[in-house]
Amino acid sequence: MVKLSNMEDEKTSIYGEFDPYLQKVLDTLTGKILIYYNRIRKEEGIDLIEHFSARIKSDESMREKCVRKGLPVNAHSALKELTDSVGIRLISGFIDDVYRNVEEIRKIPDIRIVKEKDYIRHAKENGYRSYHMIVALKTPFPDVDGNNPGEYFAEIQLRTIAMDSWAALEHKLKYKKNISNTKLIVAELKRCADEMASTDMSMQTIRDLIFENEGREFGIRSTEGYNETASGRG
Ligand code: 0O2
Repeated sequence: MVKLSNMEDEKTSIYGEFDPYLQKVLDTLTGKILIYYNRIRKEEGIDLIEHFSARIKSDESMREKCVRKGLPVNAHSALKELTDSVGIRLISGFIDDVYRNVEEIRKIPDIRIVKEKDYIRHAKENGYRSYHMIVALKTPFPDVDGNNPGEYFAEIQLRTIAMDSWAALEHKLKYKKNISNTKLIVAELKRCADEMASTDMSMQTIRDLIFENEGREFGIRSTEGYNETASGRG
């Protein structure tokens, strides 16, 4: 009997009956981000986001994270103790655009800012740079605390293209086993992170100079338009 219930437990999503709402939360949030993105693009002629990706943390990853954080593996841990069941990553061309996105997100109606971490001004020791926001979205759905309407958390990561490619490479190191030369790789990654940060700052300065020449704070950039990455579970 116990065995059967364990098996059933494994088959059921950790998000339980709240699973279907997560995609709606993700869509609502990306929709709200797109509203200010399109407005600023139209009014100011700048693309604050080069591309973005969005995902619902997979059942397996969320279970693994609960265990890693010493939490019971259940919907409450997944949706209320942990705050990244819904994740959005916004990638910008320039550091100033990252911070402008942060400002705009703070102004979105129906969103409460729960926590912010500035790993750009305060880079992690390994060289990781990114801006993290935990937000809570008011929804028309019930939540696991019994609120109806309920509130759902989401994690928004904001960074430049350079920071993003670095994070993707460094992430691979974490999940690869039996790597030789780890010490050298870690040191090289740190060197690259610092060089990329310096290049990001130079790029920002060059853009400011170009706009200054045009006699405006922000200029109209030629753009390939919004490049939306598929949203899914991962
Ligand atoms: P996964 O599997 O990618 O989702 P906290 O409890 O807030 O103190 P937490 O939850 O680690 O600590 O929050 P933090 O530091 O804001 O990190 C959130 C996410 O940012 C991580 O989620 C990673 O996705 C990413 N991240 C943080 N640090 C690094 C880093 O050094 N390198 C890379 N590549 N990514 C990083 P998870 O759940 O740890 O991992």
